[in-house]
Amino acid sequence: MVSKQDKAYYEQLWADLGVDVPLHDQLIRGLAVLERRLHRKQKNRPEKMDYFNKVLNDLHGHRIAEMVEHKKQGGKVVGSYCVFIPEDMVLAADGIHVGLCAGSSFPVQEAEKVLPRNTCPLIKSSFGYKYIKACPYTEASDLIVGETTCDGKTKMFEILEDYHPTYVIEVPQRKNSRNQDVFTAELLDFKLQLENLTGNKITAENLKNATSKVENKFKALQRLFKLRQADPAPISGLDVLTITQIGFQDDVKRFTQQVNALCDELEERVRDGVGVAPKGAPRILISGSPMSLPNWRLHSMLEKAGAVVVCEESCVGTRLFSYTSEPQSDSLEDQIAAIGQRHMSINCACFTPNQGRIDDVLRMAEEYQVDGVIHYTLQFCHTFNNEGTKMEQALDTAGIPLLRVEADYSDDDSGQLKTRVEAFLELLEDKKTNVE
Ligand code: BJ8
Repeated sequence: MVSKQDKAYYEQLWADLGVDVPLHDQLIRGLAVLERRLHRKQKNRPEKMDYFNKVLNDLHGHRIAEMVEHKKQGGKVVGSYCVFIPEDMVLAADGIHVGLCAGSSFPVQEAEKVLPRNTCPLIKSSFGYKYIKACPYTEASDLIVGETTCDGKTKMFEILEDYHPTYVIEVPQRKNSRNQDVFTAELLDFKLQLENLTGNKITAENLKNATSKVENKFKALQRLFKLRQADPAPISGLDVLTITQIGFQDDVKRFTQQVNALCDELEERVRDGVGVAPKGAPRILISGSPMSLPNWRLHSMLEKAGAVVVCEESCVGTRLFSYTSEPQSDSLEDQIAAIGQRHMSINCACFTPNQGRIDDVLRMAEEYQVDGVIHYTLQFCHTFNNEGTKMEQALDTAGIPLLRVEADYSDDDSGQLKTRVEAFLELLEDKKTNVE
């Protein structure tokens, strides 16, 4: 709970950034209700979740104050919506990188005054937050960096440029050496852009330090996910979503320390056989479009129904942290090329062909001992939706049950979704009973 004094201080900060404070107040009240609904009823949560709960409760407070202080000292804030934007390059230029809000239905209706209604909700939400000036992170960003991953986003960024300083990085759509070079060239341009924005040079040394910080964060998240492979699972999927979400906004070093402290506790839990659901509870892997705060209802439904989500093959999951860069030399160009390679390894549905993502899901289904996979697509996300067909074939061949879900950010279809989720869990139980 934020004190009255802090609230007044934060309101002034938000107003100074240009945030519509009364509108933002409505948003924050909605998020607080959601936080209570999602987390308070969870049982047997790890104690080290305390830090992440506090940050979630104060999501637009303390961290925004840190950003404002950084800006007062002449520093810059760079916002983005995609894991293709290298956080380490921003840090190397002494900037703060922040993953911007894009998961709420709150600004969608307003966004539809400008964007076509038949657009993915993530795109409408991203744009909508800027349009209604309700997100302090967006308003704190000196530059928003977009990417050409899907058509909807690409065209939205052209419109966003009219509202906010925006820079777009081209992401090629085939994984080959020619496109690898194209992406590296894009990152070299991005380096210049960052140097112009911040007035700071990106050198081999400061980039190396920044990469090591960011990749330590990735390694902490890899450690966290590996611990979820245990049965019983030591942490809920909802808590892991909270953690990954905070990782897009929090200070890199502090976040990494907190994730590692949590992992120490989870290691003890695994050793002692302590879980958030009983051993043998249905284990689910969710694969597909990202699930940004507060779009977490699928996890909530599954875990309320007695299942446990043990892995997200998603950009709020494994796609975020699975790759690290290994530059062969200390030259700046080689380091940037290695960062390019790290990002071109991500198996996003924007690539064609994208067999790597299907292979990832098959491998993870085994590693995380999953009983079933949910293929999750945001409405009008054609890349992931189309890829669902090949995923379905591959999982069918491997004998892994799959449920395909397509949803937007509204709660209108929650009843129907809950029925489908429960039927899927029953099917998994029946399958287990028949095998036993
Ligand atoms: S690396 S998944 S964060 S692009 S859901 S806007 S694809 S229509 S979010 Fe993504 Fe980067 Fe890929 Fe990850 Fe378009 Fe689909 Fe919407 Fe999407």
